[in-house]
Amino acid sequence: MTNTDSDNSREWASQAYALLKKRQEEQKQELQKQEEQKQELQKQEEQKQELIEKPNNENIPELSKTIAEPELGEFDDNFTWSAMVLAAQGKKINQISIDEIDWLTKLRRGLEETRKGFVTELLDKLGDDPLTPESLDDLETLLIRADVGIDSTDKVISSLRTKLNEEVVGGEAGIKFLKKELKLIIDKPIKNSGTDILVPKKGKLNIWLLVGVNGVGKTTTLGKLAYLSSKSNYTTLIAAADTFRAAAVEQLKVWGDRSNVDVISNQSKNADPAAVVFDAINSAKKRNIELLLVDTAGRLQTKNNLMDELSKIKKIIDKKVPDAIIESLLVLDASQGQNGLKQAKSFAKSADLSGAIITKLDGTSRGGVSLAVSEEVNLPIRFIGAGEGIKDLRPFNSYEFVEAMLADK
Ligand SMILES: Nc1nc2c(ncn2[C@@H]2O[C@H](COP(=O)(O)OP(=O)(O)OP(=O)(O)O)[C@@H](O)[C@H]2O)c(=O)[nH]1
Ligand SMILES: [Mg+2]
Repeated sequence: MTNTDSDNSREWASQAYALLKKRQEEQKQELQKQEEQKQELQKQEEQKQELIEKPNNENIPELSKTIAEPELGEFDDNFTWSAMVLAAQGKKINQISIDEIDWLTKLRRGLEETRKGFVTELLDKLGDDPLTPESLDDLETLLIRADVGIDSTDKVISSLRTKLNEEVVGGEAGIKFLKKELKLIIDKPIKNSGTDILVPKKGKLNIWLLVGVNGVGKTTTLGKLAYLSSKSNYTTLIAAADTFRAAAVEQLKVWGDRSNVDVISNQSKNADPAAVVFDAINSAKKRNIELLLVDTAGRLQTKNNLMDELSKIKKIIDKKVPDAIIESLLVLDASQGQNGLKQAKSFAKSADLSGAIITKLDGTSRGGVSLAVSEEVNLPIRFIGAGEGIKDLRPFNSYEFVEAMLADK
């Protein structure tokens, strides 16, 4: 980026910041006004009730359960970078929301560890000089260390080598080319699937199964998906088909409560997960549910009986609602790096998967594993999680991901 470019970016970002600040002030004032009106109403109601008999608060509407909007943070590098990423994707200055800035900031921070041992070193090594065959060797080592995987690394390095044979490539152009190549790798399975962003089909029953080994974040991810779905006005229901872990149903109910989504469960000991899904489908049909989210127990891909259980769940779905749109999403914990990749490979063999969700991208140095999943398991990444909060999950956007992974500050 030249100085003028970066001056322009800062100026653009500063205008976006001022706009958001103004909007936030207006919203705050509006909320305050509503609160005052409500209190006034409450007072009048109490006075009325006192005249008749003792006060009765039953008719006063309860404060609705809303998830707090994030506060606009400082006007700093994070803001400028996030605003630029949005602008590069065609967002207009007045279309930017605090939520989006907040998420991109989280994503960039989340990938900081991956970036640290990678871009910083890379930039140090490259400096402003043109790329040399030796710097490609360094890059190769760095990519492998960031868990990008051998196949993806080979692909990127050989494209760079071809380019180097044809022309002189400066450090900055090298990074740009690298970003493009990495994006191509991630985008390939997404393009092949024919669906850029996974959303439930309106007016149909969509069933999304969340599968994966123990503790990778299935239940948490399901909770965040329930929030995204109900916020986007899809009728949503949760099936608690993890009947293995005693506390699983309670954990799901907490998430369901946060976004007002019901949970279908069977509390009896040794309940059959397929039977819970059976009940949930009945309920979904009655209520015209558009998205049924199914939580499943953590299982090792090597345990045949547990893998059979997944097939049984799928059979029930096929039998009861053959025209439902089914997604089997493998949840992967990014911090497990190559281990996660191994899991993905075995799962893909025994469970019929249609996509992956990468979690715990915050605070791991192994974010590169997302590339390996795309290249070596050929699964489209559908969502990524970077935190334990309800809003810490977003549809996967390869441009944002690669920009965050290779951000230069
Ligand atoms: N930092 C971070 N923690 C996460 C994220 N997603 C989930 N977790 C945490 O990971 C732990 C396990 O999450 P669960 O959702 O219970 O995982 P699970 O796959 O359902 O686990 P089992 O049902 O036992 O197999 C919890 O402490 C979550 O808060 C994430 O994106 N970032
Ligand atoms: Mg769970």
